[in-house]
Amino acid sequence: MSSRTLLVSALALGLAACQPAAEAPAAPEAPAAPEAPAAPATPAPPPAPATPVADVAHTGLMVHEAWTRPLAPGATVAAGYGLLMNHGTAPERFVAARAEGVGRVEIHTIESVDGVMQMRPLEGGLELPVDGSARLAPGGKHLMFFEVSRSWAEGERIPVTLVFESGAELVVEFAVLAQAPAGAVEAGHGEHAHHAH
Ligand SMILES: [Cu+2]
Repeated sequence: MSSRTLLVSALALGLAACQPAAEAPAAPEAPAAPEAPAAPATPAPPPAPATPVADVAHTGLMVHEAWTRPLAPGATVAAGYGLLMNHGTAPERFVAARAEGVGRVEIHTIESVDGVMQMRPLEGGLELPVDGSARLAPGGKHLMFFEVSRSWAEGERIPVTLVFESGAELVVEFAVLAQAPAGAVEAGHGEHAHHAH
């Protein structure tokens, strides 16, 4: 197992407390559909709320508020965050990702080892039960972009292809933001830390 462990103090920096989500309306590729307040008995088109959302209609997989940070000149490693949701009818598992201009993308988890917070690749990917969600957030599970070929600037949107266990793929635009979007902080550190496989 080639699980490198890396210090994560910079990524685990605390961020502002949760606030009501408010995000710039910019979801060019999401099909517009009225938001459904409750799950109806029959499959419905995926809702398209005001926040940027990537989704696949036939799988019900969605990612809200995908974001990453600007890269300093010369930096080649970045983290990615967002809220993954499964509105489909079958359990899913987020297992891999790729992006143009990025050498590799890993799904990381953070654990305390001998009192030191370390991050390492998440074995088996990220579970998404039916009607469930999983948050990638500072201080918690996150995407890790390695060998990024250029500096991402604030305001850019970086397309990332998320790959799921079923074979479904979802292209998500990660907004490059200097500050975390409101509400994009891990709710309760360590809440999902223990994942037995
Ligand atoms: Cu990491």
